[in-house]
Amino acid sequence: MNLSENILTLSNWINSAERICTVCHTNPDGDALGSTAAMFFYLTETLGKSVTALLPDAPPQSLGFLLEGVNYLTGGPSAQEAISRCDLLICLDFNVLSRAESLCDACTSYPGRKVLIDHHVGPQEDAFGLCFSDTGVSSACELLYEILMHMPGIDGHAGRLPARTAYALMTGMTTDTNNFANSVFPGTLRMASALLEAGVDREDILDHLYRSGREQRLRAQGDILRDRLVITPEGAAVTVLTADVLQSYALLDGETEGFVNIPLEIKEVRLSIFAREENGRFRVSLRSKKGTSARELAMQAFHGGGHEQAAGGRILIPEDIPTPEAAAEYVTRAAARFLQQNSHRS
Ligand SMILES: [Mn+2]
Repeated sequence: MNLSENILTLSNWINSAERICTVCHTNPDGDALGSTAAMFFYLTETLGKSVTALLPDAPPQSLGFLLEGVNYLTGGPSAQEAISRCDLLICLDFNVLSRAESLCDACTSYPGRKVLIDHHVGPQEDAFGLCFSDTGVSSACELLYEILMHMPGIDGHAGRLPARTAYALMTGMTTDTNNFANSVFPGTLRMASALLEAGVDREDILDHLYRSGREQRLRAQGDILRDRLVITPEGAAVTVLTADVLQSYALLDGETEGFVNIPLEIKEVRLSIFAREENGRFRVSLRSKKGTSARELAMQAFHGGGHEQAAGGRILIPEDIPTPEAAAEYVTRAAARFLQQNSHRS
């Protein structure tokens, strides 16, 4: 199946659907929420559809601006019920249904039409009736932009996208590229250019994303870099925060977002790992420079996956480590071993 055939099918499915639900991944980031909002406003404003956006869990407060005006539900029985009552389910920014965590079972057992729009490696193709999957784009927002440009009512004119769709697409692409620092493709810049031309207020997006932090967040970042960052001789930068250490910095949900990128500023660092204890386990973020695969280590040591240079996973207690205090050593050892093997290979 080629792209235009797929788009025609999607368009037909949307046309014949009364109630549409979208679902994104757990711990939603800017791309998950951006693609959610962009799809919501296209379906409701351009096509007049009835849409419920579903989030497996609560969005970070810092990204709440993306959901203004979106009819959404967060996890729980009402979201599961919305899935069972809808006649089209559109999954955004994740490759396997398990990434919908609290909504995974409802999505899996949903018997109706399921669509995937995603940019991660290894999509669970057999779970979807229609699969848009492209790893050669910056973000789900970029892929969604490509799709929407071919959809009825838009027909190749970015200026015909609802203003809030254009804004949300630009926002999701901006967060997934870390403001044009990684995963930038020629198409990414073409999209950015078209959206700017269409009137998207990028200054406003940057204000929301990068200039709205609390003083406490910046000071905590400094303290964490000074007190908690460990650099191994192999070139791994490791930051592990147990729940009580995390609490001592008085950070809010989502405020450690982006911390994992900072150690890559150091020349010798090839890999940065940031792990924080949350709900009885550790959430792990990994970033690497070209030539080192964050994704491979995420799969090997952290039950995770993702992109080559940006991946995620978790550390389970007691399956992986007996107590939270053992996490730092576990991560450091896994990273050191991984980098040693890698350098032997090359
Ligand atoms: Mn994404």
